[in-house]
Amino acid sequence: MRVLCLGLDGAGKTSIAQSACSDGGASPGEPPEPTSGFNTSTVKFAPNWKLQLWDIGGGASIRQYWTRYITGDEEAIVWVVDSADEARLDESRQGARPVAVLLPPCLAR
Ligand SMILES: Nc1nc2c(ncn2[C@@H]2O[C@H](COP(=O)(O)OP(=O)(O)OP(=O)(O)O)[C@@H](O)[C@H]2O)c(=O)[nH]1
Ligand SMILES: [Mg+2]
Repeated sequence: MRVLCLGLDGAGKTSIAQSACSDGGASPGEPPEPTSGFNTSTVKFAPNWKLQLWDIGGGASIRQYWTRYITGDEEAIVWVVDSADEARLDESRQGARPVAVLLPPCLAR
């Protein structure tokens, strides 16, 4: 099961992935480096149930590539927002538009 994790740089995608990850990651307490491409990690919830989490970098120069990761075989797209960073809420909303237009109409509201 493939799940994409998208959002602005510094929103907390890698922090979430490292918290949920069951196959390694950075040492506890070590802040993650900005993601320049993408990272994948496997999250196991049950013996026969796992998801592959795609943590995709959100820097301004690489946002143009976000839509390339949407291939139609993902089960979910998680849009990560740092709700404490009110100054960037509109930037986050604008950033989500090119992603939202690729979703089925019932999801892209
Ligand atoms: N947004 C957010 N950041 C947190 C939180 N708690 C800690 N942080 C810190 O905020 C920073 C978030 O950075 P990342 O997880 O690398 O963010 P990212 O979305 O992966 O950023 P890019 O890789 O640049 O796209 C880290 O230094 C975290 O340690 C939280 O609750 N929300
Ligand atoms: Mg990251």
